[in-house]
Amino acid sequence: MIGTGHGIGQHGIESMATVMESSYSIDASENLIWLKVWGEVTAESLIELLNRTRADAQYVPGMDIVADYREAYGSWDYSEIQRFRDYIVHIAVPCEVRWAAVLKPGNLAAAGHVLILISEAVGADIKMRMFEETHSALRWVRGEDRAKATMHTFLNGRVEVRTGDITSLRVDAVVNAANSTLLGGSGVDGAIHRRGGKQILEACRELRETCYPRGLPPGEAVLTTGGNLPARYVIHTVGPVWGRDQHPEALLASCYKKSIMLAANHSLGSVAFPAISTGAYGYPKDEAAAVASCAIAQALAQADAIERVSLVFFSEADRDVFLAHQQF
Ligand code: AR6
Repeated sequence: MIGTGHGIGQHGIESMATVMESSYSIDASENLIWLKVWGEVTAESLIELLNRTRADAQYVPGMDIVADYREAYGSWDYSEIQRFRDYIVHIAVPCEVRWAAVLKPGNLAAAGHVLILISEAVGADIKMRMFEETHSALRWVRGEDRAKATMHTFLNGRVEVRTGDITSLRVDAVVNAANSTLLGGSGVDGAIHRRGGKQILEACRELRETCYPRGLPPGEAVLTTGGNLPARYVIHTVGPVWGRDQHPEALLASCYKKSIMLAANHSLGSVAFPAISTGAYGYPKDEAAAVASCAIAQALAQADAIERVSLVFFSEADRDVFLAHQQF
């Protein structure tokens, strides 16, 4: 049945096609894609349907989606979740996209787990939510609650503050809160190496063998490939350990400044930072906010090529602490 349309002819709906028994329609005026998923739903069939949608002339990256699974069933195992998550990360664009899944309770055995996991995996770029009927799904996708949300930007839009998983951002460089060994760890470091793959580790090993046999000192920054990340490069910097390193403020400021200078020297336009040192290294988040914002402002004053610095917080609570204590 591939390629046959249903021709529903509703106003504003501009194209229609089917994959197996499932179908899509694009409502360009609403920036919206409708998916109607029939039968057994697997990662492959869903990816195939989405690929067809993306190949449509009406498709624009960043469209929101309402997917109706009420006539579908399935039970996903872990490898399918991974495949679909990788696909989502691959197609993610750097703006908020909403995916509403309309489900009948029980028809997708893994729905409660799969979709929530996927949504957690992709962080803030794609927000997923589940509904039992299309009306509320549509309301949410249209962002009826979005008007209240303010975009937090500073320095004439050169700095944006957001929440999510830094490894899903499609930017020129993501900054890694690394340790001196450059060989991986937990937190941001673990997430970057996990998703970025072995190319990043190989590049780090080479840096250790050549430039930094004794490890990267705190406050310094180095650049490697982004491997399989959506980001092109990773900038590894080592923050101060709170209570151990002397002059933690100067070292933390140096992490931000040297990372920005390194990006500028490589003609990179967009850089995303996590909240360096505020996790395993224990730097108080409020104090880190003041230091980071001052350092970024100073560095950007001397780095015209950098168009956008994204500050990425794992939780809204962390973001709010930053917003309350930043000194841009
Ligand atoms: N995206 C955005 N922010 C994140 C993510 C993520 N995927 N994961 C964690 N955070 P940490 P540090 C936040 O511990 O304090 C490692 O083992 C997290 O909530 O990653 O500089 C290294 O190898 C926290 O606010 O970095 C080092 O040994 C912030 O990112 C050591 O930890 C930084 O937390 C570095 O510790």
